Amino acid sequence: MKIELIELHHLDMPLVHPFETSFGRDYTRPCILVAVRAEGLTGWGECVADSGPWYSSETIDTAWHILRDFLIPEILSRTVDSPAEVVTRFGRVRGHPMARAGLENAIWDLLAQAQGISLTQMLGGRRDRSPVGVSIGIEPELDLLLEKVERHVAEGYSRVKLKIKPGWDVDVVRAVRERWPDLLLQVDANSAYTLDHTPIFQELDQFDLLLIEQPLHHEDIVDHAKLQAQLQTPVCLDESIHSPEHARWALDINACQIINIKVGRVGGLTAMRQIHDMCAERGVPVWCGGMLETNVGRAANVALATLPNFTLPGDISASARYYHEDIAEPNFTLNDDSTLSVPAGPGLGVRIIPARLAAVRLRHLSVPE
Ligand code: OSB
Ligand code: MG
Repeated sequence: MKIELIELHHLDMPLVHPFETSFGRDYTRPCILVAVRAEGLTGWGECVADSGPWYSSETIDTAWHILRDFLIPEILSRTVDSPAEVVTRFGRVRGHPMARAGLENAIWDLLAQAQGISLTQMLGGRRDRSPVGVSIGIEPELDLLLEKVERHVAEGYSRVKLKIKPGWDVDVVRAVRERWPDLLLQVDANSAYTLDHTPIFQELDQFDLLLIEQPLHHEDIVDHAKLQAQLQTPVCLDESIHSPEHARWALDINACQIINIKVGRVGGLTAMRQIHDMCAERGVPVWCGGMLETNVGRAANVALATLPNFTLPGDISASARYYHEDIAEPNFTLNDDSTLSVPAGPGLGVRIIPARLAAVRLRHLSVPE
């Protein structure tokens, strides 16, 4: 397919509930939606960079720059018939996985639509629904957190992830575990600790957690290996894994027993699948992380999480948990078995509502103009 037009839409979406992690509290969520046009079809991808370099060193502005000045020129006006060609063309660009993923994923949607198949089929997924859980941010008080857990359990989520940071960890996990003894429970520290905190993680061992996500430095694998050797609970890496190579290095030194795959963080659906396959060969479970996506990114996550080694529930909650009005339809709703269904229809299976997109858009680029 000859790529005729590429557009970038910088959006800022008001969140239903503010979301607090160890690096701050967010009231809105920005993203860049990438649209790729060819032969009367439009493929969409979501770039999950944030406004500042908190979770990742990428930001909306760095991603905009890399997309506009380096990635778009690699494929505009060219013929692209497979995602592999895009990966090859992007090979010269080091880093910037979220920028690369936004555009590569739009190409996957475009090519799947052209073939009349769903993204799930194109990826090789066989399920029609993906198991999901809910990620709960840090709350000002324990009672407010317990109310949130209560609400989400009542909504039907069978797995809950709690954000932790020093001072908001053992007591919080104990309180949740005492009230919900059978709940699938895990924690995410977003790199808020060091090896000096090892006793805290050893205390967490008693609460039968599914995993402890990214306790230590955001680039580290060495200290994580030292920590994992002293814990029963599996360590799961998020921030430290930026590519299939990082995943292999981490597994080779036993830095973790589980990997959180975020398609943006690892640089696109092709890299996502490579990590998935390598982990499957080594008997290491993976699960799909979330970045508070719109329905565009959510549809990609639901599709990729149908691959067979996504055996743990993903951070892919129902649309209504994030946004009052999403820029794409249909919304994702929770099934009785704590899953989200893959939408019917070719590609991602969601359609953009142009008026809603325009209402939350801060900036727009079209190449050619
Ligand atoms: O570490 O998993 C994380 C959101 C923004 C940045 C980092 C993370 C998260 C989440 C949100 O946990 C999960 C979701 O999208 O529901
Ligand atoms: Mg995380």
